[in-house]
Amino acid sequence: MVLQHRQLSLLALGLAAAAPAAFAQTHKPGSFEDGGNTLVSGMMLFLGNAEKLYILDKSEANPTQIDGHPAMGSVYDIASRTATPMLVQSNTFCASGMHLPNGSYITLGGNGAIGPGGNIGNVPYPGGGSGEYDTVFGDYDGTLAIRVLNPCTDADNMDDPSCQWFDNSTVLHMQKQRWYSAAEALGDGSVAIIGGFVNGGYINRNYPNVDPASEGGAAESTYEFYPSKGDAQVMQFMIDTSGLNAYALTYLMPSGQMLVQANVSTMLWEPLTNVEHRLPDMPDGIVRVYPASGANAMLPLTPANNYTPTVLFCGGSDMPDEAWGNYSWPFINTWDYPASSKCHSITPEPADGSTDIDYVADDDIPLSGRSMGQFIILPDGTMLLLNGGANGTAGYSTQTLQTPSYSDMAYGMSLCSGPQGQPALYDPRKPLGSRWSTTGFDTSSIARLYHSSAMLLPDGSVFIAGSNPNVDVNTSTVFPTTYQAEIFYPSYFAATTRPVATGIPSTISYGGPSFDLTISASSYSGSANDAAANTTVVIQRGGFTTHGMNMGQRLLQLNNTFTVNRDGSYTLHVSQAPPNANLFQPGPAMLFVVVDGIPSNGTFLTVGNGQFGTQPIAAVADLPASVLLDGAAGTGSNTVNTPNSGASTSHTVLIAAIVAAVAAVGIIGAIFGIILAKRRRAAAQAASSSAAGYPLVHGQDDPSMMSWNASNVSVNTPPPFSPYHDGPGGRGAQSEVEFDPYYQNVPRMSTSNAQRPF
Ligand SMILES: *[C@@H]1O[C@H](CO)[C@@H](O)[C@H](O)[C@H]1NC(C)=O
Ligand SMILES: *[C@@H]1O[C@H](CO)[C@@H](O)[C@H](O)[C@H]1NC(C)=O
Ligand SMILES: *[C@@H]1O[C@H](CO)[C@@H](O)[C@H](O)[C@H]1NC(C)=O
Ligand SMILES: *[C@@H]1O[C@H](CO)[C@@H](O)[C@H](O)[C@H]1NC(C)=O
Ligand SMILES: *[C@@H]1O[C@H](CO)[C@@H](O)[C@H](O)[C@H]1NC(C)=O
Ligand SMILES: *[C@@H]1O[C@H](CO)[C@@H](O)[C@H](O)[C@H]1NC(C)=O
Ligand SMILES: *[C@@H]1O[C@H](CO)[C@@H](O)[C@H](O)[C@H]1NC(C)=O
Ligand SMILES: *[C@@H]1O[C@H](CO)[C@@H](O)[C@H](O)[C@H]1NC(C)=O
Ligand SMILES: *[C@@H]1O[C@H](CO)[C@@H](O)[C@H](O)[C@H]1NC(C)=O
Ligand SMILES: [Cu+2]
Repeated sequence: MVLQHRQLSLLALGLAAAAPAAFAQTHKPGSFEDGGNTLVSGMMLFLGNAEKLYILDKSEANPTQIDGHPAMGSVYDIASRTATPMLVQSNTFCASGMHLPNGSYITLGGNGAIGPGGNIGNVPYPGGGSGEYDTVFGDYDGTLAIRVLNPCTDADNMDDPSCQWFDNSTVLHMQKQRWYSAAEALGDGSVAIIGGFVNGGYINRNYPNVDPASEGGAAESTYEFYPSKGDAQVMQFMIDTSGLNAYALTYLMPSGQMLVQANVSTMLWEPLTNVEHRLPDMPDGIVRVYPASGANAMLPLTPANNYTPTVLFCGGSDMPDEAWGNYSWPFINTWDYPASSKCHSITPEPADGSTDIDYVADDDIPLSGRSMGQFIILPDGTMLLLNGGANGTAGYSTQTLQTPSYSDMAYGMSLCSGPQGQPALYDPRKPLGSRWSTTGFDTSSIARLYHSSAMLLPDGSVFIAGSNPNVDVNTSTVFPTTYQAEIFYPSYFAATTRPVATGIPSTISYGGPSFDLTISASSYSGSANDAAANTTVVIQRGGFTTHGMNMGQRLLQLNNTFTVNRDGSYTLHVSQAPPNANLFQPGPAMLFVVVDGIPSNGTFLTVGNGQFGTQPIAAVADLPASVLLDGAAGTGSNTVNTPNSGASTSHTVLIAAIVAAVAAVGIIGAIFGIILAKRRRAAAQAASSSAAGYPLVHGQDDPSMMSWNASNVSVNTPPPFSPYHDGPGGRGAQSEVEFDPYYQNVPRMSTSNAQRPF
């Protein structure tokens, strides 16, 4: 079975793999290419290194098998566009995830063991209520799971246990059961794990909501850390936002406080002392958190903004309170309710120390509202909005209060409609009123709704996968389980020359001496002085993506000056990261050099010392003054590929203008730069009819297809007995700092025999 799939993928990908090669950019800007078969639906994924993406699904009837059960995970090789199944033991269904300082990733929590049709695993806990294991799907309870993956490459033995998921809740686990928890790294590399469902549901409340703290055991209103910093503590904010607080939106701020957003509430939270500082509500009653799932991301941190974080929220839903329903389902037909098209930003810790903090309205998303959109920060500092739909919300169900019969559901189990296949680009540097553009972008015909994902790849393209608003695999419904990946090529793929930098270090520190990078003359065309003055060096992390979020995604521009050399190359004198690990938490990142808006390939490196704990901080060394050299020029080609779209783009017009006066060693004077202005033809795009290409299929009533949650959740019973809480195999709160499950060389489950381990 597995072999067949691999063969098929290889055949299908022959075309893509044959695509030529180094330096030449042969991908059409604005286009989507076939990304191959992910084998499991790409609900969650992260980029492990320059070669591999790690993909996770929920436990469901995926045709790809591993060890006699449907696969839940795969590893995707970027160069060959092929995936290989990976063994994951516990149900990863809607987990959270984060990088660690040493470049490994963890995923946190999930659902209990689930069998076919979304039913509770057929090996229930003694008390019932949820599944410990399922013999058909071969999945263990994932609600407490801390799963660790050390990214590997083909140079390693990918089959070695140290390259595989470590996933054994007897050995390593959270204190509390968490499904849809939030995760965000602190400056010491530890991960705050916040809230979640115990058992799950459309939203996190009963209706009416008389028990916001625990919902009879269905809601988890505490936080804890990995590695542990002590017992889980109640977060009052989780109680106050009860109902709409799963997958809370979390962003660490420079002070070490964390911006936390859920329902319409916002706060700054002190993670080490659990002090909460409330900020103003989200305007217009718009919910951004799951299942409204508005796109959200931190804008690039740059020297120009003095590394002041601003977080942008776009889309989501302003459904009235009752419409959100309860654990079981929404009380309205969400697919008829337009998603929000509004955007708001907030700057929680303004550089001027102002305490007058509030949301600011930003430009609306073009064309339509969107839920489940997600931002991918590109190395050039723009932000691509991808995926999602025009109406409705995340989640799936066989019914709503208004449509009690599955066969009457307009889009099968999907609670969203109107897939938005055309990306939109947001440029935070542009003036208000002109920040969005869709010019030159194709429209994908693949619906990317609930449980879709996207990730920046090292070459600056964007990997897109998943979509499965269904309880189990369903390839015949209107919005089916999707294994087909796509790769989107941003506008800078119009450039025939991509910059190349040498001298990239393997680690970046917080403060300390600058380092030098050299940009070859073949990296650009025209005046070296101009190119050097228009070059940025950025470190960025794509994060762990799921549910319209990229947890941990950040871009930080390193400060730099430059020296132009006679041969047309130039040397960049680059500062380390600013001396504050809260700005860019320790861990893996890619470094890109961007010349005139064209990024190099990304190179992986480690930010910080690679370990948990307070990071070494040094004073920022002065950068040498920039040195210009008139007459030096690049040798790269300046032609561009024909834009893909019929609608035009990329007519670059050079307008001479004075840019800057730069002091140089021995040379003091004003230099002339160029401003490259892009003239665009009026956007002639017909707003694509969002329903086009997605025929309505009315399902048949199938009594075995129970509603989500109604079947596998018992919200009114206490959380199931768990052997992990106090068992001798459980880890003490203080000992996990030193705990390395790989080092412990824990025996793994037999690969041929799925047995109950507990
Ligand atoms: C950048 O990455 C792409 C895709 O892996 C590769 O084809 C190309 O040769 C790389 N460019 C350079 C300059 O290394
Ligand atoms: C969201 O918060 C508002 C204000 O506290 C509250 O009235 C509402 O019921 C909450 N919505 C849900 C779905 O819990
Ligand atoms: C960036 O470097 C320049 C030149 O040394 C310096 O003047 C400036 O203050 C630095 N900016 C930041 C944000 O550190
Ligand atoms: C949610 O509300 C519906 C309609 O009132 C009800 O049938 C259902 O039992 C409720 N779900 C839960 C988990 O209480
Ligand atoms: C979205 O909802 C609006 C208002 O109910 C409706 O007019 C529109 O057709 C819907 N769009 C889709 C794609 O279902
Ligand atoms: C730098 O490059 C970008 C992208 O091509 C361009 O938009 C911008 O105008 C350039 N800036 C200068 C000062 O030349
Ligand atoms: C797939 O979805 C269709 C339409 O919603 C439904 O009729 C059918 O029973 C589903 N099939 C499976 C295997 O769940
Ligand atoms: C990174 O740290 C984690 C947690 O300590 C550990 O489990 C993992 O094995 C480490 N990764 C590597 C590659 O050493
Ligand atoms: C988990 O670890 C325990 C204790 O080492 C072991 O008995 C059990 O077999 C392991 N389970 C799996 C699924 O590997
Ligand atoms: Cu989910």
